[in-house]
Amino acid sequence: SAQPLSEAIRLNQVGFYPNGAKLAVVVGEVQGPFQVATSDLKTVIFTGTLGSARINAISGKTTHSADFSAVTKPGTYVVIIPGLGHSYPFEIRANVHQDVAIGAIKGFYYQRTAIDLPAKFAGQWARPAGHPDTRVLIHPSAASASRPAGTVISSPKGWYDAGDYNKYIVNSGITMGTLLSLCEDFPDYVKTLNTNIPESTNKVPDVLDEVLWNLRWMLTMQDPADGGVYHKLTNASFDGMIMPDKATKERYVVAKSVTATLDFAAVLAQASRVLKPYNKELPGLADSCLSMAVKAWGWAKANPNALYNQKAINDNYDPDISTGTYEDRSADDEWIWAAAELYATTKDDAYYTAVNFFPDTKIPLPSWPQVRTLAYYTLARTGKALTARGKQDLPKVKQQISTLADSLIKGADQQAFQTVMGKSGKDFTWGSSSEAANQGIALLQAYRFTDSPNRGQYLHYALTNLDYLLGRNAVGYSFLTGFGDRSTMHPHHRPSVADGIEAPVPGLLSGGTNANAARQDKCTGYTTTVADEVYLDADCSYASNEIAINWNAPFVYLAAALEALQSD
Ligand code: 9MR
Repeated sequence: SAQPLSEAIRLNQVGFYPNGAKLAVVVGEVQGPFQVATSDLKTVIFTGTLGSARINAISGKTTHSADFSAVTKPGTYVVIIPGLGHSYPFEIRANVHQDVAIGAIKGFYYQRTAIDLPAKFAGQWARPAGHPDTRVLIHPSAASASRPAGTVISSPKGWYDAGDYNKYIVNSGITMGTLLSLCEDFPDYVKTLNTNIPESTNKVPDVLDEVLWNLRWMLTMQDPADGGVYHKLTNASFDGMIMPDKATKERYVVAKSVTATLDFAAVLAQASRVLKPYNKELPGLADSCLSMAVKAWGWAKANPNALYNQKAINDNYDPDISTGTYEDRSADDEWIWAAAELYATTKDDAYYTAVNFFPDTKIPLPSWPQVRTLAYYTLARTGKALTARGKQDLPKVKQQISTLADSLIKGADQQAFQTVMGKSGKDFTWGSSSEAANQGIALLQAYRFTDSPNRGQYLHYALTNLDYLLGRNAVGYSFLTGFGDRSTMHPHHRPSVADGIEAPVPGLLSGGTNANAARQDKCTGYTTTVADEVYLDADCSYASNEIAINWNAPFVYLAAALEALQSD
């Protein structure tokens, strides 16, 4: 019988592992049978019964699930609810998320500054280089004796932060930490990921080559005279929606900050570990990273109160700076992260005892202003290689990670989409997609590094959040551009808007649903205030539909780690 496409059927639009859980969720009052059929709708290969009603705690809407985990045969299928319609097609196969993992790593290549993206690597999104950043001015807020205001420095390479064209150290911090952690946790698996970039033929894994593009920029953001790190490299104000090579306004490095300097220290200390095996390909780089990290730590010690404050900068200096602030009220967590990375790399107890690693019994989910838990991941992954001092606390570290994981899985089965994401409306803030991805990562860390009896659940629920990101959610979108039949088409992303190509630049994760987006970006077109439904696929919606490196990175980790664990 003819079945229309039904947007009410929500599922991972990319697919499922043959032996993994497979769930579609239908929004609305439906009961009775459902089917899995070939994508031409002709052959029904499985019939099941819809699950009992769940009530969405946020919207009050009713959902029913269609569990077809029993289908293991590879193929391309749809879910059919007789009388309602069919879902978007999806695949069942081994390594079904490998292409999204590779695609999301490739997303970083498209964010590269200072290099042409030729068709050979960029396809229809080929474009000339933007922002060479070889002539960058020291903003008066960043002036020092050896570099007075107006001094020209060179600070090339790096990725554009997001839909805008600036480069921010704080946000590079968590982004690089997350990607380096993938390289550290799955060193063999990352070697198998070919992203077709200029460096693909060298002996370094492509994801690490990509990380190096941004690392080389970060290295230039440290003032060699004192070790302090500039908070950002930016225009005075945001560009219009133009291509990168047309955006040629003056560039500045602005104020050294303690958060930027500690994030820099953490990233470089971790990079030093990850790069060690590649000393032949990258002679001396691991060592210079470590010495620069140590120097940054020294500056932070001498300047613990140097929090970035854009208003104060604008009150005191010209020109005014109005781009992203990445301001933070406390550097306590950056201290802990930097200490953990320096300690894990050097095995010097002085770093371990320099901070109080356990200020609280509950550990927070990582986000750009809250990096404390990255420290625990590193202590846990370093494990037996820690010194006696760190090893003493290891059970406590693991306990805290599993407690976080337990709190994430608690009640997820009752959630309307049976995902960890979205148990509460509070999950839907600016960049909520990264919240979903970071929840998944927390579960994977707990799966890998603890002995909790819930480990199997952790793995199961990590995958539910990948399902969330690829379509099993209250808005029915796959938030990764280029992946899924109904995915983000109009991200707030200058090249995607200005390039004249219909399809957005692929492999970029939309920030996604944000309860407060309408108030924050004042874009017209929002149709609801229900927290898990406020998403607008329009380029004016920078509060619900921008892309950003710190959102892409945890997506990469989640998708790649789940792939790696499948083949384990
Ligand atoms: O990701 C940031 C989010 O947590 C903040 O609420 C928001 C407003 O300050 O800014 C986000 O970061 C933006 C940055 O300031 C500039 N580049 C684009 C980033 C993503 O929207």
